[in-house]
Amino acid sequence: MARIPESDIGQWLERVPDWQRVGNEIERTFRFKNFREAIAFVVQVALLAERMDHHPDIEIRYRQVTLRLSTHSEGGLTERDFHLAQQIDTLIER
Ligand code: H2B
Repeated sequence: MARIPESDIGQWLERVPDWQRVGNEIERTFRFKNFREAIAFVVQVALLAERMDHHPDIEIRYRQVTLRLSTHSEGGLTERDFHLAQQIDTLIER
């Protein structure tokens, strides 16, 4: 899957307004009531990543989780990153 052209990135970002573009990645920080809930979320993300065969970088800081998405094989953002971001959003916005 090819990298998204720079001129199209803005349109993709509009679909995931809670995600921020940082260089070759998009990232979002999630805050939870406690560590246990943060880890439960990470497990859900991990299962989703396995199903989609696309894997975020995951930073866990006590009850705060930051996910960073990028397609390593392409060295930048592809549709796979935005599709995964959309699916991750559905885990918490119900
Ligand atoms: N995840 C991410 N974020 N980038 C990749 O390039 C990538 C991946 N490659 N998950 C996948 C797995 C690849 O190794 C398998 C074979 O599809």
